[in-house]
Amino acid sequence: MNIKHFLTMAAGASALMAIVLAAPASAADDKLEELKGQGFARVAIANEPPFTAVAADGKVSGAAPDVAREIFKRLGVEDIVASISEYGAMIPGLQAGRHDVITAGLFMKPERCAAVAYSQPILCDAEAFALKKGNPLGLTSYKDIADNPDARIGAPGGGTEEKLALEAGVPRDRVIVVPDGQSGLKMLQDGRIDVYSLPVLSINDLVSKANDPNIEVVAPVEGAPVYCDGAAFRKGDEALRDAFDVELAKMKESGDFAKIIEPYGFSAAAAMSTDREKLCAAQ
Ligand code: 6CS
Repeated sequence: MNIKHFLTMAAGASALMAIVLAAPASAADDKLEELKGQGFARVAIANEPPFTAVAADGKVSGAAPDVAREIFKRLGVEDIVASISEYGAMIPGLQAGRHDVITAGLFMKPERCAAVAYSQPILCDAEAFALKKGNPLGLTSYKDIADNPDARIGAPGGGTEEKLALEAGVPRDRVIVVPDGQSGLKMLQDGRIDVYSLPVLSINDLVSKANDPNIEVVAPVEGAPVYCDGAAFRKGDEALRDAFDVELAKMKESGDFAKIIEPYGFSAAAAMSTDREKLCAAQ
C-alpha cells in the first residue's frame, strides 16, 4: 500500500470515528433527552392518598409523584403531568406509550418486575381492612374472607389486594372491583361489601377523613407481606431508570428522600432497608 493510499484510508477511518463519537447517545439516553425537550414526564397515578392525590384544582401530590417530580427536576425535566389510571391498566398503558413512568405505589412483585423496569424502592406499606365497627365477621386475614361464604371484599382492579384475596381462595364472585377509595367506603357503609382492602396508610387516610364511627380498621392484615413500590419504567428505558436511581440514591443519602415521604407517613428506613432484587424475587 503506498503512502498516499494509507493516508487516504487513515483520514477516512478518523472521519468515521468522528461521526461515531459524535453520534447521539444510545436510544435509551435519548429518552431522557426527549423528556427534557418535552419539558415534562407523563406519569400514571391512581389518586389514592397518601401514595398519590389529585386536588379539586388538579394539583397532583402524594409521596410517589412528589419524589418523581423532584428527581425529574434534578435530571433536567421540569415537571410531571399525571393521568389517573386503574392499577391493572397502568402497565399496559406504560407499554402502549401512554405514560413515561408509573409513579403510583405500584408494588414490586415478580410478575410486575418481569413486565417493567422498576427503580429502587420508594414507598413501603403493609395491607389493611376497613370494615364495620366490631368486625362482626371476625375478618383479620384474606383466608378468613375465603372461609366465610358470606364475606365480600372490595379491592382495586388489578391491584395487590384483589390478587391476595383470590390467592387466599376467595371466589371471584366475592371479590368486588372498586374504582377508588370513596366508592369503597360507600359500598362498605351501604353493606354491599363487608371489607374494603388497601395498604395501611391508604385505609387510614380514607377512614380518618370519613370520620364514620361505624367503620373501623384492621391493620396489618395477618399473613400479608409488606410491599414496596418503585417508579416503573418501560422495558428498554433502563438508562432512564438508572439515571432516576442515581438521583434517588443521592436523595436517600442526603435525607432529602425522607423529607419528602415521611410527612406522608412512609418510612425512608423501610425503603432503604431493601432493594429491587430482593423485592422482585420475594413472595
Ligand atoms: O400495587 C398495588 O397493586 C397496590 N398499591 C397501592 C398503593 N394501592 C392499592 C394497590 O392494589
